[in-house]
Amino acid sequence: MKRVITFGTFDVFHVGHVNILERARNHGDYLIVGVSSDELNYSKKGRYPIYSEEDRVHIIKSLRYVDEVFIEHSLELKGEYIEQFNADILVMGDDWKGRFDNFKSDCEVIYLERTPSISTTEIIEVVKTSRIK
Ligand code: C2G
Repeated sequence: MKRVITFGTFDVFHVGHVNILERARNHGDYLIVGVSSDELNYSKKGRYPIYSEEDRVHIIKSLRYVDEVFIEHSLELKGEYIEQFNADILVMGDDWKGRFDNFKSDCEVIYLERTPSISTTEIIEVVKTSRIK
């Protein structure tokens, strides 16, 4: 039985998120997802996510491809999380390509292609600039 781990913010949940979680799950038998905390996002991006961490965790937990969810408090703890959750495979989107190669001695590291033409940032922009007629 192969345990897969992946990480993300999953703010304003969209089909690109579904696609990566579905494909991550298909690389093994059990999918563990680290959802980044509100504070981690603030420290990384200088703004809080639109959806709270409670809601983001709730959404991710409700998905049929996801078996277990936890809150990722720090980017520096990846190695600890991989060990703690006994992960055999780390899956990340290819926007992170090469960034986690140092974990190749602990587990298999796979980067999956992002779904083109959709992102949380883009959705926020479209909503901000759209006019209801
Ligand atoms: N993703 C994707 N296709 C998109 C958008 C996102 O495949 N069009 C993937 C990303 O590559 C990532 C996952 O969905 O693997 C979650 O994306 P984000 O919420 O943007 O996550 P991010 O803020 O990059 O994660 O430890 C990592 C951190 O938690 C940050």
